[in-house]
Amino acid sequence: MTQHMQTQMIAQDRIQTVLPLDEKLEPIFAEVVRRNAGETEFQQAVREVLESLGHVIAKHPDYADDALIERICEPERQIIFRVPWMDDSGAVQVNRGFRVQFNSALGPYKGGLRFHPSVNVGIIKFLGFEQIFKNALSGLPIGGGKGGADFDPKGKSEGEIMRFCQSFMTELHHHIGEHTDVPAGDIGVGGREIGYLFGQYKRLANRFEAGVLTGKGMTYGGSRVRTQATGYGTVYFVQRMLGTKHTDLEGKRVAVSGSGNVAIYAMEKAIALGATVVACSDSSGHVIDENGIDLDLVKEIKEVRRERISEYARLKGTGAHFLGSGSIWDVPCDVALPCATQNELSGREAATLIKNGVLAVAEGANMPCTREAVRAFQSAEILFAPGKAANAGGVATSALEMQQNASRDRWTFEQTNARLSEIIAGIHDRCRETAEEYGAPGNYILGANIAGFVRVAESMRAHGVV
Ligand code: NDP
Ligand code: 2IT
Repeated sequence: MTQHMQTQMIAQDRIQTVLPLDEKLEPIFAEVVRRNAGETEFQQAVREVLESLGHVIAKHPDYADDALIERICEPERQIIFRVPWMDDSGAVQVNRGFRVQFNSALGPYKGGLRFHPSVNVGIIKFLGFEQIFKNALSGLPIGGGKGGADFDPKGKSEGEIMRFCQSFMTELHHHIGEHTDVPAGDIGVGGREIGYLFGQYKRLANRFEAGVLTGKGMTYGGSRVRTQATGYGTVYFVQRMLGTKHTDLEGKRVAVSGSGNVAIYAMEKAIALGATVVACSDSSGHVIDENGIDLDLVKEIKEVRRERISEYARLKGTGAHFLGSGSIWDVPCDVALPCATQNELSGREAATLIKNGVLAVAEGANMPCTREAVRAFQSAEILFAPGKAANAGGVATSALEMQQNASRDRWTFEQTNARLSEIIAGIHDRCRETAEEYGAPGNYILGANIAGFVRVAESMRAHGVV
């Protein structure tokens, strides 16, 4: 097929980005839309999963019994709370905090906390919903949840961050616990914030309950590899996908959006496996470095100085440049790793990547590709890994942190990394086998959704109507 034909086909496909639903699932989706009006990201995430479930219902109609699917789409509990805190000038600020405890069929609710001004209940629900299937797919005993606040950490002092985290935990501590709900980091919540959150939990609960949070520092119950896990895991997934086409990352050009936790460690592992990372970004724009991104410099700018990515081009000088407009996905690459945020890669951008010969796309972020983009990649038969499979290494290593906390043990880096790599290989193979079983070989979206769903559904059925 010529590139022109391919582009035309994609243009047509953009009109049909919504696949038909099974007749039993159509009213379920209509009810989700009615009941969660305006929560577009949540509706988008549910729609994508329901489109896959038609295949399961056709084969096993009993999965539609007892409102099982309706129950999966309804969070078990949603907590919304006020977070008052005092800024450095003495003025009182008020934010809104969330914790959505979505599904506990497989274990305690598990999922990160996001601090970003865009956070609202629909975003937390989409993330919590995705987390159910991601966690199930990992094969580990964790349910699905998510939380956060519409707090903007940008430009805040160390003291303001600490006071915000303390106020947030003052309410959240009522609802979490190592056997109940175990939060971790996400956008805007890294090691520093987890430290403050843990300190306040310990103080309020008056016990050292290490397993109540993951992503902790190494001096107080953290796990080796948790910091690297999401990015490394995404790249392990890519390596295994490329393996099915008898190739690997050696010598490949890679573009990675974002320059936060996931992006940095995806770049690190891609470089270690012989790839050249040619571009990365933040919300202000992207940098291109044809000689290969200097990761030590990115870490210095982002993890130490907490500055904008444009600093990279300024400090690096020749060979690197910063673009405050345009798209990182215009940069030609073999492998694209969206690792910033939801719906950051559009159908038009997918068409550009395809035109430029992209081989594989893996979602390091949660739902970074729009529906148009996903359909474009699928129509062009590009290897495509959905977030709930490709970025599951983070939460999987969180579960390993919980295991170490429960047994008061500490594993080596090598041991933990080997477990991560094994878990990702298992997820990859489970997605592939499931897709094949349901007559859609190579469709990782279908494989991930179905394999995740079946595990949760089996447990929910065993528990009765609860
Ligand atoms: P970080 O806060 O460490 O980094 C986020 C990065 O994405 C920053 O470079 C940020 O730029 C950019 N970004 C965030 N929001 C936007 C936006 N609206 N537009 C453009 N760029 C944006 O977060 P993480 O790396 O932890 O998370 C990144 C993604 O990975 C999220 O989708 C998260 O849900 C997902 N994820 C994270 C896991 C983890 O373990 N941390 C596990 C699995 C998935 P800027 O600084 O300019 O805002
Ligand atoms: O989206 C995710 O999987 C995360 N932010 C990590 C959650 C966790 O509990 O480690």
